[in-house]
Amino acid sequence: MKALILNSGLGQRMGVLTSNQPKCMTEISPTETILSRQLRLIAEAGLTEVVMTTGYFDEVLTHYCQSLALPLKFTFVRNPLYDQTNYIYSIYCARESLLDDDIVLMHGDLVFENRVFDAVIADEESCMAVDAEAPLPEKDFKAVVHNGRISKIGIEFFDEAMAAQPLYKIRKKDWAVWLKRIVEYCESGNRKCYAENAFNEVSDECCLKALDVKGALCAEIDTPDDLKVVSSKLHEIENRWVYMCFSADLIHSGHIAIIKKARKLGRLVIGVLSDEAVASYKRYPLIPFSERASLFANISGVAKVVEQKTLSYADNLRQLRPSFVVHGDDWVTGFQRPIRDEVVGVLSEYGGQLVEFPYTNDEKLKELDKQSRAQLAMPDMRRGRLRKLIGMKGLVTALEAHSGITGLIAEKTTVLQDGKTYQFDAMWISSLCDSTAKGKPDIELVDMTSRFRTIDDIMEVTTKPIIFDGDTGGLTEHFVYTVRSLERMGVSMVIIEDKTGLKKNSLFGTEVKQTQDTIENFCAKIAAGKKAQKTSDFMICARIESLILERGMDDALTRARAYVDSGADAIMIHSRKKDPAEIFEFVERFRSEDTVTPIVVVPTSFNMVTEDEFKQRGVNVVIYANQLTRTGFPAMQRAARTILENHRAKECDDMCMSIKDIITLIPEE
Ligand code: SPV
Ligand code: MG
Repeated sequence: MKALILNSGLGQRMGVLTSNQPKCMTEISPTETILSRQLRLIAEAGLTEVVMTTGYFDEVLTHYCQSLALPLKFTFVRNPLYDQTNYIYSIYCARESLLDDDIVLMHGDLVFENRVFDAVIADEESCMAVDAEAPLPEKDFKAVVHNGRISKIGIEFFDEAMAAQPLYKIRKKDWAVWLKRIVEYCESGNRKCYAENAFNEVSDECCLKALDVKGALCAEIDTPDDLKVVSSKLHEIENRWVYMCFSADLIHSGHIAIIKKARKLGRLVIGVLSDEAVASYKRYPLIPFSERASLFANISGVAKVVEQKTLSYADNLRQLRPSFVVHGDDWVTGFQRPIRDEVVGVLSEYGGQLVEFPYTNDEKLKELDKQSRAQLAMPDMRRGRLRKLIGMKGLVTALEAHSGITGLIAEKTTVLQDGKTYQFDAMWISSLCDSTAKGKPDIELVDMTSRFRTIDDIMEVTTKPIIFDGDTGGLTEHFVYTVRSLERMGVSMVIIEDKTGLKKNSLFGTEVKQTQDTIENFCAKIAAGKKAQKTSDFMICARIESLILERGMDDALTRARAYVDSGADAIMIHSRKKDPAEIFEFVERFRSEDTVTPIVVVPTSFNMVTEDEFKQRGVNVVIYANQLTRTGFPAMQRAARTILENHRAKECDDMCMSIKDIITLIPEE
């Protein structure tokens, strides 16, 4: 595609401004002239060839173009009759340089916004810039438009017309038709009319679409007054803010491409999602906010970087009031849709505009994301993440998983609510559910080798941190090996309970005989575990059974203090009462002495308490310890019974996932 710029005329109405240079060299900002701006946009759009017709001051003009040192190849064509003809004859003079290519044609005194030029270039069809919103000008060009197509262009048409500007993109085949008629005009001596007169005669064959610029700047400068108006509009345009939001920790060519487009709309401010917001909707970021922010701050054209604390743009938009928000069109559907709707709503509060560019669903990008997920699953990356998440979010949630598929449910289940996305932060490998899945009682019967096998199955298909239910931890001499194995595998935290002998599930309470360990023994076990561990990020959590075994609050608190002193990284307080009062009392009293050690709860009985309330009271980890098991098995029992009752499987169909869904549930690598 070649650019054709018509610069043979003088522009007498500009007065002294054109006394020793052509009009196109008039300054429109402290750093640019009409022409330098046109040429910059042409070069930025990736065009390399410019044909320019000259006349008045042609040497001044050609020197000026070369002095701009742009990556453009110029062909200057002087119209020898510049003072007696119109630009139709300039085009005629340049005809040899304009064959066999698509043409972007513009008058040399035209100033347009970047987005106008980009839209013209990007259009598949031949087109002319029109403004359906603008009032019809008395003396300037208007285009007669039917069903989006232009049939006539001239200053004399008012019916079914729109204000039009001499900025065209003309496809080779259409241009051949128009140029042929221009040549015929000029060779028959018709050299003083507009080139558009020739178009009007061939508009049946030369298809020109009306491209509506919808009020964006696209105007000719004919007089010093025009210059004032256009310069001040340009100043306003270049100072308006454009907002984009990113979560990325890997910047790729797709990001750079959309940033490049966005910054053409004004000064670009990038909202970088906080670590917490990224972790909530996508995955834990590979690098922290500060590093991600500086990646974006160092991209050329990014004027400013701010933190966006939630997926919702609302706060940042109300504060910054950008003229544009730019986003890929991928959020028109899917889980981001409500966020988009909210953006549209907030922009309408002050007249901002949403600009969406086609989303590039890049294979390379998918590959990069897969690689980052794979990295997150590696033991060293996974292990430390629980500690980081607790630090970052204050409260984390974990869902029970006892197999690859339940691990995937914990990993992938996402809910969008009130503009926020919710996911579980971690997984809990429960002794109760792991044993149940194997058809065995929860009495430390399933040996560690088998428990590790469960961990491995889950780890193979997930990336989230794992909290392992270590029962009593067994003998101290055995526990140290368990710690090292778990650490090596990438488990983040083991929770051991202060019971001894034949352990029974805590939810039996005092209905069965259970023995609590002595403080001394249990402290020694914790200390040995801490001594055995090789990394600093692995956590040992001490679980206090005093409330379950009805030994009283003071015993629970005494133990908590002793366990923390022995090196426990966290405390789990358990209760089997529906009323959360004893849990709340423990948390309050423990927090009054110790504000830092994380507190873990398993609200199976006291399940009416919300995560927010736990957080407010100072709890840090909420474990949903058995809900997948307790919902999954009854569904299976029901199906089994239904088949037995009907002696066939048909009646079971409505309870079943489709075969297609089950085989596509787990994508192949
Ligand atoms: C488990 O899930 O195995 C637990 C929690 O230890 S509880 O069943 O509540 O004791
Ligand atoms: Mg257990």
